[in-house]
Amino acid sequence: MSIEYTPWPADLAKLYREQGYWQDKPLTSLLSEQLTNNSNGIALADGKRSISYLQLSQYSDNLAANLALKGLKKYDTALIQLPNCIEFYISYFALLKLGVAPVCALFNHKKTELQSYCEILQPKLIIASSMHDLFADEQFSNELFNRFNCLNTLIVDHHKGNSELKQGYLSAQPFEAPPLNPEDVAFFQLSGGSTGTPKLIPRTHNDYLYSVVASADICQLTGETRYLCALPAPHNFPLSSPGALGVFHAGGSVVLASDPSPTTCFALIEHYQITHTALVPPALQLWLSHAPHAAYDLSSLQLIQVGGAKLSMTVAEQVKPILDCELQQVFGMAEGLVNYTRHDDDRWSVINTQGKPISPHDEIKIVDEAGNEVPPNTVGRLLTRGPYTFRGYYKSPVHNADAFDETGFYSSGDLVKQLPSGHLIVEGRDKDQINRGGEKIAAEEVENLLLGHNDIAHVAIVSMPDSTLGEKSCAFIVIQDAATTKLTALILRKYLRQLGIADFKVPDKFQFVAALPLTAVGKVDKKALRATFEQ
Ligand code: OOB
Repeated sequence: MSIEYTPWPADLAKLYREQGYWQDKPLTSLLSEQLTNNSNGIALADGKRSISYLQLSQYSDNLAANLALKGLKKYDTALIQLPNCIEFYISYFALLKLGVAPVCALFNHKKTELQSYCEILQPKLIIASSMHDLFADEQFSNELFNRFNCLNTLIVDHHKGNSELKQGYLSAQPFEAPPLNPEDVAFFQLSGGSTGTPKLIPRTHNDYLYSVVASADICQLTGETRYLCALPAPHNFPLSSPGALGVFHAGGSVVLASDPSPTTCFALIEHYQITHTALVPPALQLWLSHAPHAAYDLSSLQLIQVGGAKLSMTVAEQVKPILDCELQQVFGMAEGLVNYTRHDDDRWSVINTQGKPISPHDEIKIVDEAGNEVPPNTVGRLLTRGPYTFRGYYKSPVHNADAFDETGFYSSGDLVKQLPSGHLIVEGRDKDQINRGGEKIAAEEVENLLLGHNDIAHVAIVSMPDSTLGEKSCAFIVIQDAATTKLTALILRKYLRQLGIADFKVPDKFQFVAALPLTAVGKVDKKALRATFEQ
């Protein structure tokens, strides 16, 4: 049985095909197409190793064949959690070629996140790294293996350099590729989320391939492009906007950085003559402050894309003078819609807007509180649908009823205005989420974990302004029996760490209060809590 997802209505599917957006090719075709003329071109490098397109293709074939021998088959699912390394892309392509749909967790995800992805997907395979605390020994992988009746777990040992995964991709094995249906789910993207439990986004071959190819075109990638992947590889931005997949489509090279710091990246830029990269605003700020006295030659840089969180105008203005390269603002979401400022946009639009949609058939509606469309230049809630914007979270009918309107428009929770030119400006947010320098925190997810603590009666997590990250998170806590119980930030941090959540989700500040303010209808008044941070 194929993997379920909410399909696009037939009339729109027909339109997207007629327009040539959906090419009815599998996502893996962007790799196989390089074998004709570019098989010796360098596809990937990570500072120590590099592999050609032919190797990437053969390694992923070998791994797919070896996994098939273990019993993995089309329409199974898998969990991948790897740092930025060559094996990430080998595993990703191997699974796609087999018709197995992976979810690619971020490397900073911990027990809570990984378990909930497994619960939703029931994966038959886990691919992880011994560099991660949870997989340093076999206990956690065995736990997952038994609980989810997995067929295989492959743990990469980056230190020994010899692992079952490596054997799996190095040992040649004839691979009989199953036919893939481009309408099927290729893999699952992670939602930034605003609800108590993480949500998965099914992305089909057709819709994702379109977003990659069109993005590579907009960003003018070529076979000469050398792209530095400095953000976590699975994130939609460095994967497909145009990201590593866009670079593969264009036949360029992807260089992997372990983190986006100037210390790590500047040496790689000089060594590999990097031309393109993608950053979140806090990383860009670090680059800008280090570049003037850096000992490295950064002159190969042509384009820095910045997105994931709002870029301030003053920072945007410094890119050209300090780094002597072009800036592109990117406002996207793992759910689909991605906006770019364009190469030929005037300087004002590049500095002040978050760009315009990829596709002429990205439909944008900006609505007021009553759901009526607002005139241009007016702030409202962003709704969108289009050839690469999903139609429903995986197995989440209740949440989907809220997240989509009756005509299939997805409500992103962003407050934006659209200029007559089509460019969007992000003005704020109407979702229960904190955007911590591009890393998204669903307030309810962390609130629920804290409510599990016996001494906590009520909790509300809100954003507070931060000069470096844009936003940090603050948890307002009402203690169950404040007269007799002592709770501290230290105790609660330790509590959350023991439960195992990504570090960035642990509140930056805990504030103990007697009661939470309520709105007229009796809901927690988060606006009032946020207002306490305004001077
Ligand atoms: C990207 O994807 P996600 O799924 O991690 O987060 C999406 C959300 C958006 O709904 C918006 O709230 C925020 O992140 N966001 C921005 C932004 N880019 C994303 N807010 C203000 N300005 C921007 N430029 O973050 C993502 C996916 C693909 C490409 C780029 C970013």
